[in-house]
Amino acid sequence: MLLDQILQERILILDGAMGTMLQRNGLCGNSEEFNFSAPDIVGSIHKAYIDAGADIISTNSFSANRISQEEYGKQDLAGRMACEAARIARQAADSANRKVWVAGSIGPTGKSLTLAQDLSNPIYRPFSFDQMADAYQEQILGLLEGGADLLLMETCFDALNTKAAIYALQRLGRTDIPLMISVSASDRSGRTLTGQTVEAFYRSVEHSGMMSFGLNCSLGAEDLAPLVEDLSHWAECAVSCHPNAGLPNEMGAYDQSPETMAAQVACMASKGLLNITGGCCGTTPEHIAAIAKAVRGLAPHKRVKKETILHVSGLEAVEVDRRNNFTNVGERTNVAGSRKFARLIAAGDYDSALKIAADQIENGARIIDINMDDAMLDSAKEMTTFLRHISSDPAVARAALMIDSSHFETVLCGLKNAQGKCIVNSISLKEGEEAFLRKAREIRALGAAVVVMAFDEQGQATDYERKIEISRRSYELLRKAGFPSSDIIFDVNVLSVGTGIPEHARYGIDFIEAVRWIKGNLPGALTSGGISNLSFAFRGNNAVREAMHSVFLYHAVKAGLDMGIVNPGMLQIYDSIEPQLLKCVEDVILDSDPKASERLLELASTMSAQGAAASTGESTKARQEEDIPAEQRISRALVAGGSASLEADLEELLGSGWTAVKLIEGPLMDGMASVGERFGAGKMFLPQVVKSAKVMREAVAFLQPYMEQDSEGQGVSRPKILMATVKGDVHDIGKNITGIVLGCNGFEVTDLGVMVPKETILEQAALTGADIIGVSGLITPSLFQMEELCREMAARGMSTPLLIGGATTSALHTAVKMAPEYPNGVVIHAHAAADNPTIIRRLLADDGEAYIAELKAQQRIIRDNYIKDEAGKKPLLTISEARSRRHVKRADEVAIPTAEALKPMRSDNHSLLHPKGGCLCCDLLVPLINWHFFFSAWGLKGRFPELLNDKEKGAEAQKLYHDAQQLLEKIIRLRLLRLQM
Ligand code: THG
Repeated sequence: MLLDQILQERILILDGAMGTMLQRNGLCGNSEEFNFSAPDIVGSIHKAYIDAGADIISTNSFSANRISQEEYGKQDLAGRMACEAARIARQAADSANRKVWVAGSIGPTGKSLTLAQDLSNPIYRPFSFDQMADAYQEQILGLLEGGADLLLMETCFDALNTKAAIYALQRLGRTDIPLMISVSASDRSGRTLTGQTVEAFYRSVEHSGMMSFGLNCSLGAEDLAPLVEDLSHWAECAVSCHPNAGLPNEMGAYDQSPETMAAQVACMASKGLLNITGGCCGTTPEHIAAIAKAVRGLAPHKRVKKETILHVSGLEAVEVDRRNNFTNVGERTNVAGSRKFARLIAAGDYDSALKIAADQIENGARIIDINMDDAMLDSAKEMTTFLRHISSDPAVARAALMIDSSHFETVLCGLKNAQGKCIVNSISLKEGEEAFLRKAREIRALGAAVVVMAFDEQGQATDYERKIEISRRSYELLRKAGFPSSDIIFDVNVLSVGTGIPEHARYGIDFIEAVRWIKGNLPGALTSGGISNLSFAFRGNNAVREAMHSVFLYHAVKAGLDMGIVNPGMLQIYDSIEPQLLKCVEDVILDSDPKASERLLELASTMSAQGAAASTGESTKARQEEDIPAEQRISRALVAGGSASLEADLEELLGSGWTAVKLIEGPLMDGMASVGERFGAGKMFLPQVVKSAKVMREAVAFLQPYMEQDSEGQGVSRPKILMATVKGDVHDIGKNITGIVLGCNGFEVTDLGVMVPKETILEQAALTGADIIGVSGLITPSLFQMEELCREMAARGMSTPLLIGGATTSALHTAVKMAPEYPNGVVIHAHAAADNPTIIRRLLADDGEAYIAELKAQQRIIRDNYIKDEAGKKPLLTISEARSRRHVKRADEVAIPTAEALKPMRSDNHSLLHPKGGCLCCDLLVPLINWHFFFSAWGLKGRFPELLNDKEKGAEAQKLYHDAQQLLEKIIRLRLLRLQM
């Protein structure tokens, strides 16, 4: 309460990095273990942050959960680590002379519930939602026991993980604890690692009732600012931002100064964007002090007024608002509603099943209804499986999901496998109030909205009176249980009309009128319906069915229908329906003529059974595609994440003289390269890259038999790649993606996992006969591990190419610190997962040596430039200061030889020094001088060869070079003269 009030009065200061400070104190490794072994240091860091002005300090418990600690074998200590962390922070906060809050820091764990680690097994997850919730529960209990005032779920990269943490908190009944949620946007596209936009993520976790929402890590304040500005417009809670100290430099260190960072944060604050700010990676008490000073007195962000609009999400946020007109929910991903979909699921053909979902979205569905209820299927298992497939298909994962099942267990499986905010379809009063409320609470704890069907203990409501009565009762019960009105969607049963049975005549109009009543009497609630039910009597006659759906929707939407389950590809435009048919259909739906059903039946029998489904749009597109050459179609398929004609295109090219290998090296690699490029530029995001990799895998699999033919039946052996995350580092998401990409490109990948010591890597490399070794790491100490690995490889006399990847690695660090340690091999930095196949293929090609030479030359230039830059950075002394530091000869030092003593030094017939004191031999000496040494010492080396070859700057460089030489010559002459004196 107090906190909430203060947040409206001033900007609260959160502390800075714990890890950076532990390292400063010489503590590296499993940070949370220091709660046991070095509690005083942890406490002193808290104190330093309090002294710097922090109002909220965060506990040293980011990874104090069973899942992260398993990597260190300390999983059984996780709960105690969390408790100790909170206890230490509590003590520090309590000894402050002002109010300081303790925020229990909860990291995302190193594992993702959403992303598949292995695309050949896309449904495998190392941990289930429930296991993750249990791990979080243990951490939360520890933090609360140790005395945390609030909880800070930070660096969130996967909303499903965060939902598990929220679920754990809600299960404990501790919704009274203020919660801060802070997201880490993984790249310039402003999306999470799992592909969600920041708003989509917000919608996924909104049900937590968080005190604040914001961003941390991944970027510096300057780059986070536009994202914070965006969210400050719609987030209906306090806004937080605790950035890194800038972007890591190429050596993996954060070097933004406290002043620079504070100025950038103050810039955000002065725009009224912030309620809470502090620091993340690389920040220190100096940064926090500077930030506290810079934002002092600036007005906090004014909270956005709450709106009662239904927001759901997939990878993107979907607003179900009448201002956006009617919202289509795709009906075809339903085993009971589509024979084709049912057949595909039964056959396990998930790619084609996903295609059905993607088509629904392409045709305008922003939500898709997923139903796996079939007597022959294990619906809970199928729901889990299909949703996990959706996670790796961005074309489908974009949309929000409606989890449709009459088995509540299946509904839960759906909610525990979707990162977006879902809608549950459905619950009702069929089994009484208790069951109804129990399910509603569980749904709420999992963060979904809910469809409530007009059923009660007596059965289905078919007439207007019962429809509104059951809706009213359901609404009141849900509101009393704390369910937000905008998360309640009433479905008052669309039933079939035109059946010829008189009791069915009012089904259409009663639905429409009940919708009107709900919109007028149950504030905030939404309405929906299964539109295709309406026309079951006209099965087989799609033209009539489509007309009926369009007319029904036209009237229902006017009455206030917000959304409907439809086949979006099968809706006609109301105005374009043939007038006679329109009149007939309208009479049936509005029950305006008792003879209407009969007339419609008659009319239907005269009409073609063929539906008027507009498929023309698709065929034009297909025709356009045919106009470009097959090579380009193949490259495009990789970027687009698929193409119907991929195999045909490959076949076409194979028939026109291309070999399988040429196809891979040409069009396919071109496609992958442009995927990598787009990813780097923030134009594509992760799930799309993964999907491209999948297409690559299909193409390579298709080409495999041809490759074997190419090499005349000898069977091409696949290049072997050995991968590992280095010792001390548990991060493997990026590496897993690289593994997927490589696997899809036809390489044989062995992944040793995380925290792998260099000895193990090299033993396994020998054992598997690896052609390439790839190592990855995310944290700065991993860079040192990689350097060690280079030394070890050199010591073992190896020459296997070594690939380097991971967030802190860089081309610069690789060239400067690693390559020189491994002179007989080559060390290559791969910028993104998608770069690896290209690099490896070039390394292993026939002219691989030339490529290596080229890489080494590039690295030499990078090194030289680096030396130059470093030299440029060193502040130079003033001339008088430099002179004052001149070496003063002590009495016991060897005397500088006099000219007389040097006399015997002769070279042929030239006297080195003129007996009378002049310099005779400079002309002789100067050409013998190795100038590069001097240029290097002056930081000029490396730039010259490059410049001398430059057409434009060449002449200028020549002149510079000449001037520098003259200068040197003068200095040498002076030196020689001094020598004589
Ligand atoms: N309310 C809510 N949920 C629902 C319904 C509802 N879920 C299921 C259903 N009703 C809505 N979905 C469909 C899906 C398909 C069809 C009708 C409703 C349909 N299918 C074709 C048929 O049966 O003729 C199948 C054609 C094919 O096999 O291709 O009409 O009311 N909350």
